[in-house]
Amino acid sequence: MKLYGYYRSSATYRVRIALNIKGIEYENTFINLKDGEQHQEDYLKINPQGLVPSLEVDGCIFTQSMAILNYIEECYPQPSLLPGDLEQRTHIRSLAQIITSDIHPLNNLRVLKYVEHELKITDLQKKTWYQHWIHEGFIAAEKILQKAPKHQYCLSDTPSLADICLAPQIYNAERFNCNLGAYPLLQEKYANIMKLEAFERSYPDNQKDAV
Ligand SMILES: N[C@@H](CCC(=O)N[C@@H](CS)C(=O)NCC(=O)O)C(=O)O
Repeated sequence: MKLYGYYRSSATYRVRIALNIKGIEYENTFINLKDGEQHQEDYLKINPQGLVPSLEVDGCIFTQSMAILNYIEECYPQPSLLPGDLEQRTHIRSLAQIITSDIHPLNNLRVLKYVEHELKITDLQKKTWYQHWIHEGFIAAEKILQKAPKHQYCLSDTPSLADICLAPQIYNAERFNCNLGAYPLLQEKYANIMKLEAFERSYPDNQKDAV
């Protein structure tokens, strides 16, 4: 398997965590988003959206991190990223989607570039925008965790899709100096998941392309 990604890309970070949880060997091809390598012709042949991650398996290329996570889960069901009964699994998916559908797309690099260069907002406005969407999502996520606060990780006692999505989003929040004081459960779960080797190995700063 070959993972096309960038150390600080949260969508790539999600896939790294899943591969590491499942113990799947993979090689990396680094796409430097800062240098715009995602827009180069060669990479656009791999991912026509010009986004990372992409995962190559036996000559077949998959894009979109959540589709890739589903693929990994279906091919390597153990340990499951969707533990528990249907109700629990649905809450896990819900938390994952708050992050992947309602926070991350609004704060992605291309969106930030657009508001900065096309709409000419200031650095302060950009930071306000970024933090706003994180807080909106995290307020809801914290409330979801309040309904099942006793789990070791977000919504289960083994790491799930929700944890896989949370870790990168907290990394981003910290990068943009978001105050996470209002989210004690998110912080507690994050501290627990980051003790796991699969998460530690996947951490952006521990990647070979980290600068
Ligand atoms: N929904 C996509 C989002 C992928 C995405 O936005 N990737 C970001 C990095 S986290 C990217 O490649 N950004 C490049 C850009 O905005 O130019 C997924 O989950 O894979």
